[in-house]
Amino acid sequence: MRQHHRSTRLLGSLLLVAAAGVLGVGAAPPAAARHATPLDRIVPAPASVTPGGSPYRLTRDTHIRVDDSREARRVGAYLADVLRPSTGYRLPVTTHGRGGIRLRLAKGPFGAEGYRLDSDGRGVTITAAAPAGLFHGVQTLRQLLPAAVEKDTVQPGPWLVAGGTIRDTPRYGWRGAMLDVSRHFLTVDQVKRYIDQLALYKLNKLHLHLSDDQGWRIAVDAWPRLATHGGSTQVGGGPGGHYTKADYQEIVRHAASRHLEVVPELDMPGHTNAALSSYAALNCDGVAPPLYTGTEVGFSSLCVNKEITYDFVDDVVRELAALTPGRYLHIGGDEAHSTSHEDYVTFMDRVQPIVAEYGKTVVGWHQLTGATPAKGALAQYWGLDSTGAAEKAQVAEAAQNGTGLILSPADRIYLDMKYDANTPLGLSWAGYVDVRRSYDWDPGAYLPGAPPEAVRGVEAPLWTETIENSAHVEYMAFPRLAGAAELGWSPAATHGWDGYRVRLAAQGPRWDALGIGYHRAPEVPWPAR
Ligand code: TNX
Repeated sequence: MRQHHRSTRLLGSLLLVAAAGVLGVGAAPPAAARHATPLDRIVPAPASVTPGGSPYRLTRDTHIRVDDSREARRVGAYLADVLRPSTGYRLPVTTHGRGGIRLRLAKGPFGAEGYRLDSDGRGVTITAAAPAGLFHGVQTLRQLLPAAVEKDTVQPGPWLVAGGTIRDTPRYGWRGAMLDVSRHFLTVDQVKRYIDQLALYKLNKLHLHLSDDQGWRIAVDAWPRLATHGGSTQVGGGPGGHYTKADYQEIVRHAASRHLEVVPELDMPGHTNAALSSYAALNCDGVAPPLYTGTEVGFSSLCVNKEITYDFVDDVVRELAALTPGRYLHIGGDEAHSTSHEDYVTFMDRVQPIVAEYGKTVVGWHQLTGATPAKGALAQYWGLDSTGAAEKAQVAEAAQNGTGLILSPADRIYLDMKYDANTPLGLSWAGYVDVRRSYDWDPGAYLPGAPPEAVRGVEAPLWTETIENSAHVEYMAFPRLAGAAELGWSPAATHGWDGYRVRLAAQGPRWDALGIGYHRAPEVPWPAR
């Protein structure tokens, strides 16, 4: 460090760094430093922020110094990829020598995903116990740099990072987003683009809704017509599509490179028209229905009393589990209006052990709590504030008995709900969900009677009845996705709309720089363009 400090002083263009180093805490900052983003203007809000000291200025001599491990190098390479196009700097990733930005793996109170970021005139150091923590720290560093850092052409700078320390660990281990690729198919590239956007806000689960009435989207060797026939259309009658196993693995790999785990969902026993249409034998009457391109729900069911149904489930779960390195497999279970309660319970009693047999933990929509959730299963709650007390109590009771909860209340964080009456896309069955409404609730106290420790986190679903491409996805997800991320990451003590709307407003220019066409919600003080 000393060495580094002396040699940078020789470079005229770096006078600011030298001056900042000499001035230290308390002295008036150099003029340009006034433009550094305040250390607490971050979404999701960090657990603790201690501003102070000199800013760091990124220059053409900055190195990204990493520990000599493959994982740390990877995070370093990712950071370099983010910073090089806009700064125009070389930013070599090195394991020794001088480094303005340092990524350090070390023991400490960071947990699996937390980090500390220290910034002063000499550099920025991100310390974490695990690579995911370094990665999340890098997302914080991005937000501390000017929004123009997100552009893909060289920008003028200066590239200042305010001085001080951030200590940060997530409130919840499950911070998810769900993408429905069944109602409208989204390509591998479209899914990867969304993954990159989720990573900006430290989300760590991508739940892929891979099957529904309108489309089966994953290749299964034992039942090839699921994809070739069941995947051949979508809402509105377009060509649909499906992921080959290689496609799916590419998504999983890309997600892993952004420290997200893919949670695949095969929705059963309802929402299965695409499968029923692909194989007549799966139907109780032995007759395959036509493909479906409308948006009704609740009209299809697997045939619970036919043995072939469980051969089918065994095959599809086995093949999907084998492609999925993550712990979880989501079996749906919502809106099974064409399955009797008795059949629903029978079905879940038979299917949950199959998921366990292939090494996965069951996740289901909260209707699963009306059957007997397997030990360790998670239930995803998608009710509303107005959902009846009995239904809420059933979920709360399951939570008291050990079922973990993922909170996705539809009238709060369903990203497919319209913001207001003028929103051109989306649905409104759960009401309009404006930005404040989607942010202003506490997952820890949301479901009456559920023990706070049963809450594993939050997830923002995006159903795609009206969503056809990335522009649509982004308009509905941004800005509400950022609020969901904050509810999942930030301590309850940081929660507050007045502070949030200011931090959120600062994201607008970043989304502009990234080409994300977001909804400029009137309740947020976006900077003029
Ligand atoms: C309800 S939420 C559904 C989906 C629809 C969504 C539209 C849930 C588990 N099921 O089938 O796509 O509403 O908002």
